[in-house]
Amino acid sequence: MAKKPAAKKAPATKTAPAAAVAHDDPDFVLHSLQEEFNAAKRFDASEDQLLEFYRQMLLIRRFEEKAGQLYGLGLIGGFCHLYIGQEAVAIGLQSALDGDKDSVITGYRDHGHMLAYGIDPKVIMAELTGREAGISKGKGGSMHMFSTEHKFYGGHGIVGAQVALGGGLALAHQYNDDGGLCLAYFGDGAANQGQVYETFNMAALWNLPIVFVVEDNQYAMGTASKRSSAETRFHRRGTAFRIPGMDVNGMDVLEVRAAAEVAFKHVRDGKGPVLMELNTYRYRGHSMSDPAKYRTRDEVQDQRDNHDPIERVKKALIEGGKSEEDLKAIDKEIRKIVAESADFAENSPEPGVGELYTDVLVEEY
Ligand SMILES: Cc1ncc(C[n+]2csc(CCOP(=O)(O)OP(=O)(O)O)c2C)c(N)n1
Ligand SMILES: [Mg+2]
Repeated sequence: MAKKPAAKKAPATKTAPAAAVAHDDPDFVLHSLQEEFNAAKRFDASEDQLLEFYRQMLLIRRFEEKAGQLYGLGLIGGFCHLYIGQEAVAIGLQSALDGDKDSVITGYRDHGHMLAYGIDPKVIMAELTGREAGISKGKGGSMHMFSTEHKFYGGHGIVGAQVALGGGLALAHQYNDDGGLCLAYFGDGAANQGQVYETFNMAALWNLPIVFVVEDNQYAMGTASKRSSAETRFHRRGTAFRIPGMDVNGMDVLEVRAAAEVAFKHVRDGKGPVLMELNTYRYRGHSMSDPAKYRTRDEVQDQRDNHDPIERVKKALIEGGKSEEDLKAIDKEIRKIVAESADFAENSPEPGVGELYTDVLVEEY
């Protein structure tokens, strides 16, 4: 059974004027995290940390470009949803996790979240191409990758289902008292699903350690969020459940990381769930089979030219004294890692027929 939720704080009395400002406002909890975040909106990264963010985001970008090529060559079967444009979200958030304790769950646009853990790109590319050496033995593919070693619980194709499963992961953290939190990502389209709000209710009621993250990339398949959502300021959607919201620029890794620090601390302090809205953009179609005719080229170009998360960090590194040559050398090194992952995948065998019968049913409870 879940533990009892923490008792609600009594309203402040007139004898405590400093706290009274906050506690006299019954909605303080709903905007307190945004206020804290607004006070220091960008993470103060060291040069090494900035360089690491740059490398990690560039690895996702180059990996996804290569995955797109392999898909074009017929080496990746089924669906393939690329994460290009959204790199700062996974890197900014997951760089703030406690890798030994925290869990992550997401939808089918999951390659970037795997790479953000530092998992070997070879086993991820082998998974995309359905090879035995893949992280899920080639049986999950692009949409259903797992790494229980890293507490990464997929990779889910049913829109919104990962939110309810994330609630379960958070309940497990609380029940086992392991000090971990669950980071549950979902899209702007998924945000209109009923099960999301059922999970919000239970998570708030039971004070679960969960951070809900709406990756608002502005589209759900071919539908712009403003055409499908009555409230596109997704961070407000926890209000009815008294879940504090945070509105974050998901194209700026330093902003994402600063927001992560505030949100994770709140949850780790036992104060219950947080809802983060990460405003971002996907440069490519919904999946590889989408020509994205529902938006203009100019719209995409404007995002690439003026909001690109990798270019933003590159500019900061150059201002901090790195040369174009230094950064080109990093790009070359990353392209090599990605090319090697593709070679590895192409040269790995497909799973044997016997694998059809493994990992299908849990045999013992
Ligand atoms: C329950 C369910 N309904 C519909 C679909 C079909 N579908 C797949 S992706 C998608 C759009 C989801 O968009 P969003 O949540 O914004 O995520 P994004 O693709 O932008 O990352 C839909 C409707 C599905 N997979 N599952
Ligand atoms: Mg979307």
